[in-house]
Order: sequence, then structure tokens, then C-alpha cells
Amino acid sequence: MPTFDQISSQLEHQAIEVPSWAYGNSGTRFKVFGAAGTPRSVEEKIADAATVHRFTGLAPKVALHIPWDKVDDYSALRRYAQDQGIEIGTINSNTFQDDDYKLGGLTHHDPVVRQKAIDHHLECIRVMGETGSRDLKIWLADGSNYPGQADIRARQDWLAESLAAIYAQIADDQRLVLEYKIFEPAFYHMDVPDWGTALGHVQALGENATVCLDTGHHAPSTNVEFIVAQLLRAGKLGSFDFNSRFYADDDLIVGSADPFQLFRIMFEVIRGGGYGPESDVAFMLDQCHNIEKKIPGQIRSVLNVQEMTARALMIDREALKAAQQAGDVLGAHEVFMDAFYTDVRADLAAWRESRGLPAQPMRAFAESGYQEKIEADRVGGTQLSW
Ligand code: PSV
Ligand code: MN
Ligand code: MN
Repeated sequence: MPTFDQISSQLEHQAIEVPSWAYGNSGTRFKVFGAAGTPRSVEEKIADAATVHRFTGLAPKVALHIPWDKVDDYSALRRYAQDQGIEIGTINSNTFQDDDYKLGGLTHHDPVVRQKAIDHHLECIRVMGETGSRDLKIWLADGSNYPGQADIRARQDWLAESLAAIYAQIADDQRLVLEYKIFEPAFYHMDVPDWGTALGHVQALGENATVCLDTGHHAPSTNVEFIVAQLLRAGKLGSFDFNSRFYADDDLIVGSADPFQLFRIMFEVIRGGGYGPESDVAFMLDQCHNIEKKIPGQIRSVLNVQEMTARALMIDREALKAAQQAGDVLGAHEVFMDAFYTDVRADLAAWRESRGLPAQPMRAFAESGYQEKIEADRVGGTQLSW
């Protein structure tokens, strides 16, 4: 197995995008708990995101959700982020919180509503021009609850037309990234329920259209790393929305529910060329911190991704291949598991320190006084994630 020192230079390439909405108050349909120190503005969310980067060196970009992060001057917002030491990343559209979209947005049976949803995406593309963002990420809440309620076939045609209208405005250095989700908010059918549907649509659009894989958006026991391998093989894995789940779209801290799954995903990413300077896969978090503190929740998340990436990099690929080629079932499995069971935490702490970062970012943040300061300063209303 390679030593930590042999793989550590590859850790330099790790960059994770944090979501602005992770810093706002969120919850379930039962209750949204308010937290002291929650940002009151988009700028304060960006300041918190930049704090995660300062303590970890892992999170150089913050993703925005429009209109949750609507401001008058996006160029000024970009400069503000840069002054804080980060860039603005993916722009996420939102066609799920307007009454007009009750029966769908880009797939609605009424062309007037479809056009409204398309126009929202064109507005997002305008925002991307000002923020310097590369990716427009589209997640659709569209679907139906009852058999017969909607023409599920016609909606695919309307979706294709709507996406084509949006894609036509995507610049050469920009990408359209389509996210799928098995269910919720619609429970009978979703218009983009799975990676196959998403892949079909982005392949029809063209080179700059790719798929977003949200790790919480599958049926239980789905082999997610197989989907990773398939999308990379097709050259269509655009981005991840990382989070973890016990049941459905739980949006918990990535690597907390199933670190082994994160390890397996990172292995397929590395094996498939999705990691490193040559790759354009965006590694985003899509999480909510409903009961835990939000900035530590984000720090923990990016550290979990780093830890499982380091372990996945340590798989002895040659020994693995040799065992696979020899048909050595348990030998190959052992090579894989040896890396998974390797504790890299002390090595990572020393590596961070060698790069001028805190060895223990969680502790360093707790001791920094930042949390106390925002709790004291940010009075008079807090932002919701939605
Ligand atoms: C939908 O469940 C989703 O995963 C999409 O990425 C949305 O943009 C995000 O959650 C918002 O919470
Ligand atoms: Mn998502
Ligand atoms: Mn989700």
C-alpha cells in the first residue's frame, strides 16, 4: 500500500464547494430551530463560508441559490467573496417555491408557466456572468402525486424543449448541470427521477451539459459508486451534491452515516479520472444543519471528504488489479479494505500544519472566538435557508 507521504501531494487538488444555504436556519416540516449567529444577509453567509476555507484550506468556493441569495449587485458580491478569500461557485436555480410551479416548472402543461421557469434560468445565467460562476445547476421539484394526474410522457418532451432553450444561452466556458432525485416533493412520479433520465437529457443537449449526483437522492441500497463509474465513463459527471442519509434525502453531514460509502465513491472518482487538476467535476456539499452548529458542521463535512479521499488514494491500485486479474476474490477485497481501515487522521493533521493550516480545524475554530463573535454581533433577525 502507498504511504501517506506518497499520496499527500494529490491532496493539494482537493476543492469542495460549500452551499450558502448550509449557513441559514433550516429544519423539517415540523420545526425550524433558530440559531444564534445565523447570517442576516448573503454577505454574512459568504463570510461564514470563507471561515470554513480559512480553517481547512478545503473550501475555496461557495455555491449560491437564486432567489435565496438574490442581491442587487452580483459583481459587488463577487468582489466581497474575493476579499474574504473565496470565489462564487455554482448557481442553483429554484423553481420550487412559487405558487405558479405547483404543478411543475420546466415541465408544466401550460407554456406560460414553462416560459416563466425558463426565464428564471436565463436570469441565473445572467447572474453567473457577473459572479464568474461556471455552473448552472438545475434541480426540478416537478412531478405528480397521482396516477393519471399528468401526461408523464409529454412532460419529458416539454422538459427537453425547456432545457434546450436554457442550454442555448450557456456560454462555451459554462455548463448546465442537471440533478435528479427519486422522490419528494412529488410522490408518484418525478420528471427527473434518476441518472438515466438525467443522462438522456444532457446527452441530447450537448457537450456542456452534465449530471449532478446528489448522494441522498437514490432508493435505499442503491450502489451509488456504480452510478459514479457510469457517469464518468460517459464523460457526464458534472458535480456532486454530497451529504449523507439514513433514510431518504436527509441532508446530514457527508461521511457521518456511511463513511465506507464515501470511501467507495471517492475510489471510483479517482479511478475514473474525476479527481485532480485534469478533472472538472465539482464537489459540492448540499446539507442542512438543523440542530448542530452550522460552521462546525461544514468544517466536519469537508474534513470527512478529505479523510476518505486520502484513504481512497491509498488503495494499492496495482495490487488490486493483479488480484482482480487473478480472480482472487478475497485478495482483491482485502487490498480495498486495507486502505479503508487505515487511519490517516494524524498524518492529515501534520500535513495541514506543514501548510500553515490548523492541525485540528474543529478545535481551532472552537478556540477562535468566531462563533461567539457572530452570536454577539448578529442580532435583529436571521436568514432562513429557504
Ligand atoms: C433537492 O432535494 C436538493 O437536493 C437540490 O439540490 C436543491 O437545490 C437543494 O436540495 C436545496 O436544499
Ligand atoms: Mn441536491
Ligand atoms: Mn436533496
